[in-house]
Amino acid sequence: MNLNDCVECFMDFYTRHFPLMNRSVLLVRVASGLVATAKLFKTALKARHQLAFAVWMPATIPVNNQLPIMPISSFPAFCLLPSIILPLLFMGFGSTELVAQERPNIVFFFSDDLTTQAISAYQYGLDLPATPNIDRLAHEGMLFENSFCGNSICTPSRATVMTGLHSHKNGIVNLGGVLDPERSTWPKALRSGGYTTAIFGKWHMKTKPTGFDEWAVLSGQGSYYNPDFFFSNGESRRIEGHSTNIVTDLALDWLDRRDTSKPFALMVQHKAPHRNWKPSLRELELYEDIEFSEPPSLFDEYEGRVAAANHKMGIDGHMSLASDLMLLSTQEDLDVISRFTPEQRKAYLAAFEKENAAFLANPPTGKELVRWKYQRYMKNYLRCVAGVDRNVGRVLAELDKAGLSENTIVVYCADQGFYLGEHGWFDKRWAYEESLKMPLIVRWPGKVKPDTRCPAMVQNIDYAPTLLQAAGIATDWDVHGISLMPLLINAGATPKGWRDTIYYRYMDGGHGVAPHSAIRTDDFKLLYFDRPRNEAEEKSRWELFDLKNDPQEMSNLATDTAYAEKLKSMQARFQKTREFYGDTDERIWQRGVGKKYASDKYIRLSNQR
Ligand SMILES: [Ca+2]
Repeated sequence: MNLNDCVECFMDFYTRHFPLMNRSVLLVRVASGLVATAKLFKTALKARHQLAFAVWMPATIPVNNQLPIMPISSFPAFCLLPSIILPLLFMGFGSTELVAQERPNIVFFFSDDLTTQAISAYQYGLDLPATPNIDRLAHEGMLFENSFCGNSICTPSRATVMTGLHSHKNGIVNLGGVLDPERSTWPKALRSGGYTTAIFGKWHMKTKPTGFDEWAVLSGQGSYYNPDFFFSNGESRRIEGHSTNIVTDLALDWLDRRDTSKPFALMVQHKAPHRNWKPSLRELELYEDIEFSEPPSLFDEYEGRVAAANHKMGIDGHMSLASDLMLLSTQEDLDVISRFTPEQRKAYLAAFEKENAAFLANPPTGKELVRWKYQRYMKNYLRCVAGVDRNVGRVLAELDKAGLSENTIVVYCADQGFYLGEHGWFDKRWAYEESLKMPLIVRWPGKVKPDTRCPAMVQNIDYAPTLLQAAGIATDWDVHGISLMPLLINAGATPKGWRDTIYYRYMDGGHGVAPHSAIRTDDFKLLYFDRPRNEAEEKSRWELFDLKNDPQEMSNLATDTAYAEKLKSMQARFQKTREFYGDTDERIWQRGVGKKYASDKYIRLSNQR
């Protein structure tokens, strides 16, 4: 055995006994052990302290102060025994406190429908307000420019994030899906591996969260104001205030009284900025005098995109003046804020009073009405975003104050993207860029180079294996995702052989969005409409977009003869990708297919869900 073999042997020893310690720390430990060994030899030689030698090399050490001459690479392995023993002594063998210190904590921010266009660090060049706290994470960490979901809707995306599996393998294919409490998830694996875990906020998967030491979640969508929370100790109660602030309060309270003998994973999951957009009183009057610029496709006529034309998610035709936009003019309209306290009602009525009066005195029509709705929508959506950003800042400040920032991975993400007027829409669901993209920012001091932007294509199937690898815990179930660790630790450089295609499938059908599947490469995107709803959709089942030359996806090239070869190759790739992920059983995608669980496994009784 030569020196290299010895080092590898020791590394193996440490890896087996300290699986949660990273390799660079191990190397430092082994190196310090080797140095200590050399020093001991030197001391022993000087003092003619042969007893020390006798322990290690009784048959070979002469008494004339001369070590036998042999190349260091041929040292017998046992010569280096102290490099095992000494570091262990220095480390305090088996000390859970030290192990906890070595393993990173995880804070996982998850917002609902908070799209990349609304985060200033994404630099889309839109004239939208800054998000300084989310941007801080990007400046101190890595921003993923090409991060995508696999099914652009709340519940399925959440199930994928938890399990590392696309919808057809994780049991949640549509909005009504229920998470199997027995299913393997990354928080559950962390908890089994010695982490203390907690989740606060929007959960949205019906069954009680499992794999957490503590949780307090909203039922279903939950309410923006004075929300009802359901707690892991069986209690449920209404908490006065705005959900974004309350979720943060609950998370910070837990952080303060957590079991500090263990590393922690804390999920902070906001309801905001989900529809119907109701900002907190703190942000209610932001942007009053700002007129946001309109996206070029606000009045899209969907030429060449037959299914898109049949949507029911338009700012024009499907956005409610009262419940979505706070144009509260009748007693019935006021029901929108019936849950509010008198103080909250007063603030809301005052905030919109002047603009509402002007609207009612001279109601706009046609395109002017769309423009008015767009401005009101953007203001309320972005006010909700500002509340999320402010609360991200509260948590980051607390991590700083508690000295936890250095050893905590902070992940900021949301369940999918959202339309801010592009194609005339709000909502999500489509495989077009705005809703296919998911924000993803990771800060990990000492591992992730600050202010880096990663161009590699990543997906929400990747989160589970990434976070578990970061914690040094094996992913002991089959996942579709791959760990993002190579990207994180190499400043976002894309390793050779990284995925060149992502897979997407949406079959919920809500908001008039036709069920469809898609693949996306760096340059092109192909959509396939699985269940056409009329003859026109039947004749236009494929859509092909050139993402470099048509980033807004306005020109469907599937019928363009110049792209016939490209269409063919993308269709072949689509089939291959579908098979690669094992999405071959159509019965899984039928509505209503799903296991039922015992009633005590659900957050609420069936008649309240
Ligand atoms: Ca969502």
